[in-house]
Amino acid sequence: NSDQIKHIRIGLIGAGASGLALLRAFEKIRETNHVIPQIVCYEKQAECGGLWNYTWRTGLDEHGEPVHGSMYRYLWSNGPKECLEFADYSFEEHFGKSISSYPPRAVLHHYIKGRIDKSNVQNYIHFNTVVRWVSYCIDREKFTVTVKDLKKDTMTSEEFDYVVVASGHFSVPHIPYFEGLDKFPGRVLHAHDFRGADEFVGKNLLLIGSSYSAEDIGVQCHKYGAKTITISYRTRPMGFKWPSNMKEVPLLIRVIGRTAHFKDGSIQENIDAIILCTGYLHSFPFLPDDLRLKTYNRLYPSNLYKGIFWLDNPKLIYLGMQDQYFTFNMFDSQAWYARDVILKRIILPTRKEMEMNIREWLENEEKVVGKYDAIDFQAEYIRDLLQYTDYPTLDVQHVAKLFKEWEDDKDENILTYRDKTFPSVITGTMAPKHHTHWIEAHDDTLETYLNEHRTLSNPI
Ligand code: FAD
Ligand code: NA7
Repeated sequence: NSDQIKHIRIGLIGAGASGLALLRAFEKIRETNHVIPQIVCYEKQAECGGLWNYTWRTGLDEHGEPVHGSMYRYLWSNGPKECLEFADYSFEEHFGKSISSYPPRAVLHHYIKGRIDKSNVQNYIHFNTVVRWVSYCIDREKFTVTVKDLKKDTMTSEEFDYVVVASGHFSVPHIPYFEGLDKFPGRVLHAHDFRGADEFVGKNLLLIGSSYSAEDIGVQCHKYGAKTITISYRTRPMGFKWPSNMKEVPLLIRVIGRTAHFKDGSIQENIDAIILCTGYLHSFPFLPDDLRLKTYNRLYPSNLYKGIFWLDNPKLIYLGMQDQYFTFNMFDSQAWYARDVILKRIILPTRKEMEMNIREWLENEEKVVGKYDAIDFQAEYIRDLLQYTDYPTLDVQHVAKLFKEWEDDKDENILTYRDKTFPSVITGTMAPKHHTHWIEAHDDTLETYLNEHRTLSNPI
């Protein structure tokens, strides 16, 4: 009942798309005069939006904290915006008009923030506040969260009934070693520290990895004028039809001077810089062993019931920890479900049943072969969550269909797929074509993007 609910305390870690989804979910019912729990959201950055909040900084921030941001200048959505559109807040509602399908980072950041700027949500967030440690007292059934206010330079602790971890998992770089990197005379960096292609104009680049970061940083550098881009894969090449100055080669074995040697005996000379696009670590330095999710980047991390609730203590909730085809609307579907569990509108089954359910999902994940299967798996996961909550209708199957078209478009032409347009799954409106082809659009500002006119300005 309302009296019990208003005494529940929730500690939320992170105000990126996942954390904001939870705040929005509770706000939705508060707006209809329902009592909601006390929520305290801790965000180490000065703004909300998580990764979408661009920073020029690398390494440590102004407070000496590890920089969260992995996004870079000139980053445009790598999937159609129609696949991530919030079911309760369309792009048309936000921008007052229909926009093209692949907007740049600033536009998506504006959209995420827009949904919450109109509500009370900002009041729950303590900015510039980093969570340092979380512990759980079994006897009292309470979490203690210890945080540092980075501006005041003070540490405090608070008690909560639930802790929600929405701290993201594309921020702490996974940095493997390759022989000779320590003697390489050029720059070696991880994708996490890549901030723009400008510095690589006219350079010969070696990228390691064969997933989104390698693909996007590769074509980005091509777009802004790198001389050659060699991409080295460990398991399998991406196989796109690359422009003539880009190619894929097997795994790097060693670097001698500026020459890279690959597994098939081939070499590439005169490398100027090496960018490790080797993924990220799920890193939760604020959690003890018995509460900490340990996983690689996969569609169904183990030990999480419904991909959300920590099996050993379901009052610990994780949002957005999966590998991601779906993003914003997946975080919403998780947040609405988590909200309803906290409010006891949904009752979790026994531990044994949760364990069996996780096992079933993991078995199905093992059967996933290829991208279409992976999209269908994640769609099924989201559909499963949505059936229990009042999240507005989202035609997940339709979104999955758009994702498959996106994959086909990329296979057809990796340099032009961002010029394609899709209908909104929420409003039905067909997106207009952007005024400038992506390959020619060098200015990625919100103002230029929203301007109706074609622009060919080149900031370099
Ligand atoms: P994040 O955005 O990482 O937010 C986590 C928040 O938690 C951050 O604000 C961080 O400061 C905060 N935090 C972390 N630790 C602490 C702590 N100890 N105390 C307090 N606060 C803390 N998705 C798409 O849909 N389309 C794209 O085009 C796309 N491009 C991407 C490009 C790159 C380079 C990367 C890395 C990811 C991209 N993504 C893209 C995926 C991205 O993960 C999601 O879109 C989304 O940002 C995930 O939201 P999140 O809230 O789960 O995590
Ligand atoms: P991903 O999607 O987790 O991919 C990591 C890539 O790194 C993948 O191709 C791995 O190869 C490769 N990798 C990992 N370790 C190594 C080593 N030791 N040697 C060579 N290659 C390695 O991370 P991304 O950064 O690409 O994408 C993350 C998010 O950022 C994504 O959601 C986007 O939206 C943007 P594998 O295939 O496992 O052999």
